[in-house]
Amino acid sequence: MSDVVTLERQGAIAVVRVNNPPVNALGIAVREGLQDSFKAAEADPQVKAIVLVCEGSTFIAGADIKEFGKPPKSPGLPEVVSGIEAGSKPSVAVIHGTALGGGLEVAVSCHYRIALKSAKVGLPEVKLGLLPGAGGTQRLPRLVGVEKALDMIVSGNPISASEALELGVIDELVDGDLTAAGIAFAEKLIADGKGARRTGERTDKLDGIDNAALVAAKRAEVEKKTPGLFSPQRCISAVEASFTLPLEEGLKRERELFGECLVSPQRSALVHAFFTERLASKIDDLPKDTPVREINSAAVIGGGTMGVGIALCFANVGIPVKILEVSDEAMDKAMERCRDTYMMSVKRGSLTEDAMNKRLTLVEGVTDYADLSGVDLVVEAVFEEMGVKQKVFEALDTHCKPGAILASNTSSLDLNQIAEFTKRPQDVVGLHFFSPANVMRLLEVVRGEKTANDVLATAMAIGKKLKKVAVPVGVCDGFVGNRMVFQYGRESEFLLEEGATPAQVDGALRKFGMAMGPFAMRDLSGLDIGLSIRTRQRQTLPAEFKLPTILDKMAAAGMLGQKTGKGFYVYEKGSRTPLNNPELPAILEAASKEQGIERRELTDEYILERTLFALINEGAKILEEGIAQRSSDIDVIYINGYGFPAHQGGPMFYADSLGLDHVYNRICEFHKQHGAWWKPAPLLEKLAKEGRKFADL
Ligand code: T1G
Repeated sequence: MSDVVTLERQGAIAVVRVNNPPVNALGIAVREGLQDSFKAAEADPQVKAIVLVCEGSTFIAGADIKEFGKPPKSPGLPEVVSGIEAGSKPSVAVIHGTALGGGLEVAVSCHYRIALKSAKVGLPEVKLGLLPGAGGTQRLPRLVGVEKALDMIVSGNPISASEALELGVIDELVDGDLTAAGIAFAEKLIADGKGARRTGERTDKLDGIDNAALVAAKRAEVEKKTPGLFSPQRCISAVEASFTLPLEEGLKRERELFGECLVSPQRSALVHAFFTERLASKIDDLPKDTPVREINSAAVIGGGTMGVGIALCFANVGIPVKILEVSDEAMDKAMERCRDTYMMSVKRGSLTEDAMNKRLTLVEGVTDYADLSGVDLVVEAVFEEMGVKQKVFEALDTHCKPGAILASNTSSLDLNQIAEFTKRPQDVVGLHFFSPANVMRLLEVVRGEKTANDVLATAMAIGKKLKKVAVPVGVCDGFVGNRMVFQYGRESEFLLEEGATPAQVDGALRKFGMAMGPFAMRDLSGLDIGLSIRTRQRQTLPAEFKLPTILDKMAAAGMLGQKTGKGFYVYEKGSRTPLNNPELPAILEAASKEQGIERRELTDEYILERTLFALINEGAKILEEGIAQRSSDIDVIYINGYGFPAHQGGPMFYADSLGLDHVYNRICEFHKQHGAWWKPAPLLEKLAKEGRKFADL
């Protein structure tokens, strides 16, 4: 037996126990241990039934993702799984935590399944650019039918144990000791004379249904929703084999399709996104034993959209939070905004009214700083003006208890200057949330020059507690994400002066996989925001750093985006659907003329280079200045905060995949054609000339 899988016999029951922290992933040792244990149990005449149980926080959570891309080692999971299913003695999987991917495939190859009520089961492989490769696409349809199997496999989302019970994925909900529950269930099987029940042999859930129509509908849905993704269509083809081919041939077809996904560039990008999201929380120069301060209560200064969104992040995880506003009227408005925000989730069915009311009891409106004297953490979310920040932090310094963490949600102002408004700069940190704060997962944790190690560690820990993707960043204008998006937005507007239309630029970037094009994004957030940053920059930037004039012209024409019903697109009343703005061509023509530019046809590829390479060049500077620890941290920020497609890996991963010499050469050409903004980052030049990647740093 391997040391990660043990076999013991309790009476007539063989107990196979997996113990492979942290998530019992199906690395080679686990696969060997499972195969040997089930074979030994099968051969032992005293064994009448087999129980599979896992130690630690979860049942098997899937194949070992670290093995992908490496030469496969036998036994492969399909072989292990088929061996388990072929067993003549009834086998019971006892599920707790999350039985995901290969974990659920192992459980489904067992003849019966029981689970804790708190458990979840799912096949998330599609989120890694893969498909269930150990029988999931053949056995799950036999358990739940093609329609539900398609939903689970193409979405990759897990279901609760209760839903799994309803669907027939599990046979019983249990509680208490997992092994005891498994043995009790197995003994009852023996007493009832119930033997092996092989999922692969079932067809009752497939018969008499127009499964082909279900597949066709799913294909059309996926083509519309995620045209650029490689694996969802192959997931569908694999499920199609579950009712068009016998099991063995279906399993073979599944392996072929799995192989196509395994070698796709999207799989390596998505696996990169998975691991680097977890890597981002590790701060290289923070001692591992840095203590974390207890955060049992919070406060937010400012009850605007951001402040309310931030406050709800705390209430959502059970942390009592105060919202401080300047007057009773403003405080009442903020409390109303909290309720309204929750009501939207209740209306959507993603939150029960009871849960909403419970969370609202955790939110308290106050108007006096003295009421904050007991809180452990304060997040300032007031107007982006240094004078206002100064007043807030001086008041916090006066009223908050020693050891309270004072955070600013500022998106661009100098955190070090803010810290100096207090006598405790070591307790000041930036927590940069992204709007809507209670929805967006990204949290930039801004480390000031004087931020204490335990304050930084606490900020990262509270980020995880709030279910955010917390990424540490240094202090500069715009930190990482906004500093990069500024370059991307500026270049996209220059393209309009050179001949493109908003729809063409947005279309090219949507096709690349961006969640939203830059102009639809500008219309959503409001053109005035970008304009105020431009105005500030015009006062500080050297003359050679030219800025586009489109925003100024549109603002002058009263076109500020969705809020005025007209921006880069027009919007019918009550609709957010962008329609072409007939007044825009004249504005673009005038801007081109004013700049002496002959408008020309631009290709999608050129549009991608001018916008995405601007991100990459700035990312290289950010890396060089130490504002981000790693190139992958920049990828994590851009995927989770700016809609960069995870299946492209992030801007820096994407640059590495293109080859830095190619990116560098194109940026040198843009530097010649378009001047100062395009000066290549020295780090990019160095790596390109050395034939290296950002990932090599
Ligand atoms: N392989 C290797 N390492 C994994 C892993 C996996 N499957 N899942 C998690 N880890 C590591 C993770 O990198 C982190 O490491 C630590 O475990 C804790 O993870 C054949 C081909 C299970 C819900 O996609 O969704 O099966 O940073 O921080 O928040 O058909 O991990 O500590 O060094 O996320 O409690 C399918 C992926 C694989 C599940 C737990 N399975 N994992 O969340 O902890 S493909 C998945 C998760 C497959 C088969 C196919 C989550 C979790 P470190 P964590 P968590």
